[in-house]
Amino acid sequence: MTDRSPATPAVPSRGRLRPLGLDEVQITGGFWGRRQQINADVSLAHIEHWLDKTGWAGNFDLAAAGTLPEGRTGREFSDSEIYKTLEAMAWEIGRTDDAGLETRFRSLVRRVAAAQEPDGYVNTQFGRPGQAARWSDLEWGHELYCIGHLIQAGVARARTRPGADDGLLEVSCRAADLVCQTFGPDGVVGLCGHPVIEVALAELARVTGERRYLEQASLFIDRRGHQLLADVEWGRSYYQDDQPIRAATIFRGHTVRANYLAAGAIDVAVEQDDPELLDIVSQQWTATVARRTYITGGQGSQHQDEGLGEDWALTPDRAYSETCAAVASVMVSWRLLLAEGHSRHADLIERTLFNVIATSPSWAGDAFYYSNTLHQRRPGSVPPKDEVCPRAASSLRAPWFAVSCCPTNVARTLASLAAYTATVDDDGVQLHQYAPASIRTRLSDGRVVALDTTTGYPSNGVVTVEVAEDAGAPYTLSLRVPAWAAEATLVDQPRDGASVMSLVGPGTVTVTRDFKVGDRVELTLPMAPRLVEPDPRIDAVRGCVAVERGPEVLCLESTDLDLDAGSLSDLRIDPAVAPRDVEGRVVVQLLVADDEPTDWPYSADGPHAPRDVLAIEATLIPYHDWANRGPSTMRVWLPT
Ligand code: FUB
Ligand code: ZN
Repeated sequence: MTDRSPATPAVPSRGRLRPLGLDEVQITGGFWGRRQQINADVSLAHIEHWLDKTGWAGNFDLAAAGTLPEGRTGREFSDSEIYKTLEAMAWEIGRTDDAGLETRFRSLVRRVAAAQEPDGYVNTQFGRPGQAARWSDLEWGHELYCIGHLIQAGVARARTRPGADDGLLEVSCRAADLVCQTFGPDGVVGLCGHPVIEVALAELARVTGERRYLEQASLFIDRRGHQLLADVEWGRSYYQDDQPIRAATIFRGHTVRANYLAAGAIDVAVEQDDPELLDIVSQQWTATVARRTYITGGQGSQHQDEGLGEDWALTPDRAYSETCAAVASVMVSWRLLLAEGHSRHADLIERTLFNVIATSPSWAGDAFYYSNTLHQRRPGSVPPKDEVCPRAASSLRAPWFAVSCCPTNVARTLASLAAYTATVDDDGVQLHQYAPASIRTRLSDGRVVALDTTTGYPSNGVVTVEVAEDAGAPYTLSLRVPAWAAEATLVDQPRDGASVMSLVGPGTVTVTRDFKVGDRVELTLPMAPRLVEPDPRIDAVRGCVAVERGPEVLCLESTDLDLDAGSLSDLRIDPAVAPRDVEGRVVVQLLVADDEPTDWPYSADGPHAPRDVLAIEATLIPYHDWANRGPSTMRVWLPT
């Protein structure tokens, strides 16, 4: 084991900021605390139920019994859902020490371990008589992808329960050893059609101190882009095998693949002290955020290949915006934040968390969005509670999908979420995401950091940080001021002294002091709703505005309108009337048009001009809340 391996998803050995473990930072309530609780109480059990019901977990039992391929169910990557569930459970056990969950975790690990072959190979779809040979379909087989998720689960367990005797880390290492042996410098010159093995191996190297895993990750990254994978319908850019990562200028192809690859490349760049590679990926991130990202932080505008699409092609009613892509994007932004320390990375994490990851699960935690449209034109139908949804683009949240990558990805993210909220460096502590929280840690020289954060964020913008223990010497407390927070205020309130208030702008604000018990720092972010205009190059929403409040993107849902569902197309917002906050509800003025269908919706005589017949007030809701009250239509972008 390395010296310092906090219980947290990414532990770079160098970088601008250092992550904290789940034993050092906890979310204690509020918006995210509630979601963590639902994840623990409902979603995890729901996922386990479906893994058994679909037979995807049972595939491992069949493998152990030696009866495969008969009876195998699920797609070629279904093993990965068991691994992501194990990862989610490992973080959750680290977070709450839940004995019942520990028992369930161990039982699932046993089923996986029993299916592992003596040489370390583990996969229920390949390699047996009657199945395709191992590694015979690198383009689509997902074998390395599945092992990547297995490794991530092993890493989570090793970090949250170092030395535990359940065996998951050992299973992961045996599989990783086989990967290194098979695909190493003297092995098969191949790579996986779906990246994730790279980021997993890099993290396994960190947790075990075994450099060969990092070298294998680096080899996989360097191999990609040289057309080692076959050409496919959407071109090799689909799996980023069209050009080497160092030659690319923007994320492209399949969105989840692109982001997982970038996360792995950052890890490799950091561990191999390769600032050039780090800078290249960082610039790709900047370009992708600037031209290929929805207002929600979601990415991926193409349904056909789950791909990022072209610059500015961000059509709201065809938004794919896969939940997994948001999870992967958070992984990338987090790694860049740790490496470079820029608040813009935390800004995107916040936007993505509140507006994609929080959107996916239902309020109850037992149904999920896979793709996250920004405009629902027809009210959806309620998916049956006990059936697998065949489509990613379900109109209402579905309990499970034929390809069910997203629920497990949400579960592992929510269980480990506290880790993404704060970091330390040699000068002090940095708060990146705001939630009621507790931080107990020491800086490298022993100074005590003990802070309790209270906040109603995002319902209100007041974040109060109170010192719970004397520091012993001065340190710097940094707080992120989000890019949208034009006029924030900071009040420094020493327990025994006069308060000092200052106006602060977006970026980072700092207070440096010898913090004593009872000292407080209070950041107040402006939470008035604001109209947001798109870049005119995003053709699909030119002439529209969206409304945001704090970190939340809002939407208009037909449920809140006294109109027939389906008539959102007849509404315009009056941008001259600013959105108002009415006792916590955001109210806008809408104009209803008498818009009879025309025979032909195009005209050489100028645009068709519907007549406004009515002005109404309507309540907007946070986008993440939509479709929780039955079938509805919805839009984020409102025509002006
Ligand atoms: O291919 C495995 C996963 O399934 C991808 O990451 C998702 O986009 C979905 O296609
Ligand atoms: Zn997914």
